[in-house]
Order: sequence, then C-alpha cells, then structure tokens
Amino acid sequence: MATAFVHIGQAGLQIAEPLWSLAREHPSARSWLFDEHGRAHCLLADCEPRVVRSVSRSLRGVARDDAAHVLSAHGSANNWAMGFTALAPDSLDALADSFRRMVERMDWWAGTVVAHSLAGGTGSGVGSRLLLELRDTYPRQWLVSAAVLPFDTGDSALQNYNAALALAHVQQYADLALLFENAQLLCAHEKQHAHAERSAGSQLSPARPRPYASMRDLNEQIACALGGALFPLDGDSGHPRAADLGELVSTVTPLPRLKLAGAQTVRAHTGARAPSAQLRRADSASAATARALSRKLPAGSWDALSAQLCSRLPRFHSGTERAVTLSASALVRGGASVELRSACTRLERTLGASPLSPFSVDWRFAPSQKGARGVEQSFSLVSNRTSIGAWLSRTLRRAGAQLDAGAYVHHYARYGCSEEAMRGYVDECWDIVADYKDAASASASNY
Ligand SMILES: Nc1nc2c(ncn2[C@@H]2O[C@H](COP(=O)(O)OP(=O)(O)OP(=O)(O)O)[C@@H](O)[C@H]2O)c(=O)[nH]1
Ligand SMILES: [Mg+2]
Repeated sequence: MATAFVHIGQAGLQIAEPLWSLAREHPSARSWLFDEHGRAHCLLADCEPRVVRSVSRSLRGVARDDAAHVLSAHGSANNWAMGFTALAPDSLDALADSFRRMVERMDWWAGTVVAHSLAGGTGSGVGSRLLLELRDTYPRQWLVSAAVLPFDTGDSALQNYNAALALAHVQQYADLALLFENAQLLCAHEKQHAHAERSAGSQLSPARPRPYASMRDLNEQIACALGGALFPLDGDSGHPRAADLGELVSTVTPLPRLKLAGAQTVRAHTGARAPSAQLRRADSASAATARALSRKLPAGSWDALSAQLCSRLPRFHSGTERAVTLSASALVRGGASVELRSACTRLERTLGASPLSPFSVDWRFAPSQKGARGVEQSFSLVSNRTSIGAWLSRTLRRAGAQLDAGAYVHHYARYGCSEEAMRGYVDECWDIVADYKDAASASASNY
C-alpha cells in the first residue's frame, strides 16, 4: 500500500530533502514510495517561489518535474488566516489536480501524509485547508499530519495563534498527527552529542560549548522518525511489505479524539561499508556516536539503541506529573524479538502501562531488513502520550492571553477569521487537553 506525501511551507519542504534522500537509499522503499520511473509519490508546495525552487532543485531526479507548486508570489506573512483563506482558487485547484493525478498513478494508494509546520502562515493555513479538502474529497483514505511544533519563544509573535488554529483543523480532519517539537529535537541532538562525547571517552565540562544544531539536524531527525514509522518493512518472504497507515492509526489512537502522537527512530548500521555521510548525520549527533555504536555491534547494540530511544521520550505532562502512555507502536528493523528481550523490556518499562489497553506497546519485527549499506538496525516508536498536553497548554495559554489583550487580532479579521472564531478554535484545542487529562486521571485511578 503506497503512501502519498504532500510537503507544504518552508518546514514541510525542508523535511522533504532528508526524507526522500533516506527513501532513495532504502532498498525496500523503491516499490512503494516511487513510481516505475523512480519518481517519488510526493508534491512540494509553498507560497515562496525561492523556497520551492531551491528544494525542487535539490530533489531533481527524485520528485517529478511537475511536483513543485508555487502557490503565490509571496508568503503567507506568518498568518494562518491568510494561508487558509487568501490563496487564489486557481492555485488550490492546480494542487488538487496534481494530487489526483499522483494518486491515480499509484497502484494501491493507502493514504496521505501532509508534512508542514504549525507556526508559519503557509504550512499551518494552507496545510489546514488542504487537510479539509483531502478529507472532503477522499473521505475514506487515511490522512496523517506530520507537523512541526514551534520553539516556545522567538519564532514569531503570531505562532501561538497559528499553532492553535492549525491544530484545531488537524484534530478535525486528520486521522493521526505525528508531532515534532523543535525544542525536543534540539534536546535530543544535545543528548546525542553528550553521549558521543562520553563514548569517545572525553569528559563533559560545563565550559565546553554546547553543540551547534542547525535546522537541517532537526529535519534529519524528523525524516528518520517518519521513515522509521512509514517506510516498508522486509517481510519473512524477503519481499517488502508497505507500511500500513491504517494499522498505525488504529494502533496508536486508542480513542478517535486522542490522535496526537510523537515519533522517534534511532538507528545503527552493520555491513561492510560505513553509512553515507547524510545517513550517519541522521543516525547520530556525530561521527563519534556512530563509531561508538558500530564498535558495540552486535552485542548490546539493541540495549544502546533502546536507551537512546527512551532518553528522547518526554517524561512529564504537566509540572511534576509523569506522562502516561496511552498506546504505542514499536517497529524493529534488523533484529528478532529473542535477541531484543532486554531492550524491549527497557522501552516497555519507560513507557509504563496504558490505562486504555492491556498492552501499551504493539511490537513489530523485521529481522532481515536490508538497509542502504548492509543490514539495517533501527528502533522506531510512534507513541501517543499525555506529555503532549504540556506543549499544548503553554501554547493555548499564550494564545488566550494574546486574545484577551486583542493582540494582532485584526491581522486575522482581515482574512475573515474573527476574534470569536479564533476563540472557538482555541477552545476546541482546550478540549483536546481535557481529553488527555481525563486519560491521565483514568490512569491514576486504575493504578
Ligand atoms: N524543524 C524545522 N522547523 C522549521 C524549519 N523551517 C521553519 N521551521 C519552523 O517552522 C515555523 C515557521 O514555519 P515555516 O514553515 O517557516 O512557515 P511557512 O509555512 O513557510 O509559512 P509563511 O512563511 O508564513 O508563509 C517556525 O516555528 C520555525 O521554527 C525547518 O526547516 N525545520
Ligand atoms: Mg515560508
């Protein structure tokens, strides 16, 4: 079952580069993610011609020449409402037409992943509009939003509004949202750097400069996580099985309203040749980590990967209250359950019991997974946890305070989104927080 991807706005497009570069190096991905001419099932769209041109240049030969869409001659001014309502109907129609042609070319279309950020104008506004249109036109197809969440401060004064308005639409139209918090990706990058330093035997000192992380580093983590969750698995017969979006959605969303999940993948490589520079960057914060991990292979490697994965999971959902796992799907490439017993136990212990299901983790193993350079060893997790409530509450509180102060409301009103409508969307998001809180308190009363 093939998955279609639509990359929207700056962040969505930047994720396309490492994602499709990984897909190209993934032998099993070829039959499911690319057409018979080796062109990816993806569309690229933004309101900034420069961004579209630069990303489509770097994906030349991977994406089809007609995959790139410049939606307007200017950006969406960081304004969800401008992205949602002010797009020329011709642009939206052209994107919808391209989408229809793309899925008609696919043998067995399983669903769609829309990659976008929630804080700008295009990814959030046009992204919301696209989710609505896709749900309307293809109501029975799976629809997943892969969304970047902004840093708490500093990105833009409108980011809290945009994120709340976009998330309300994701909640309404998508079956599942895979959320990537930029702050957490940065934190994971720093932890890996520290791990690499320790593995290389050097002492960490507060005087040492913190590792520099670029957006590209964060995007590679996102691409790696998406690839881990969505790329095909090698089946027992040696033939790749497509990732089943429907199975992922039903495993990870224990109740239809609880559909916000996180995704992480950690990888190691065996085989004669070292992984390519790009893959190595995606796998680890530095070459030292890759070397330390490959030295350890195979004994103990799964424990190391499991420990890395656990260290990336946020622990709390508010203040000092521990996050509760509602459901999770773990996918292991290149390892069998028997050699992974302690690694699996560590992950299950970190995730804890679910109040909504007898098994908090659904495991899948692909022991003979072929990677770009030998056998791939990777550990991927998609987990639905109450920790998302922390980011959401902070964002909604700030959006509410801005609304109370009447800040920037006229920017939205100009594009047909009244203060009342904005408050309505913020309230819808508070309902999501309440649903997650209820799930967490069900857990407290169960245990
Ligand atoms: N992880 C990641 N985040 C990004 C990247 N580029 C921008 N962001 C984040 O995305 C948010 C801004 O959204 P963009 O995607 O740049 O905006 P856009 O969708 O192009 O919308 P407009 O430019 O306003 O039309 C901010 O929170 C940034 O931190 C990227 O390459 N990677
Ligand atoms: Mg932009």
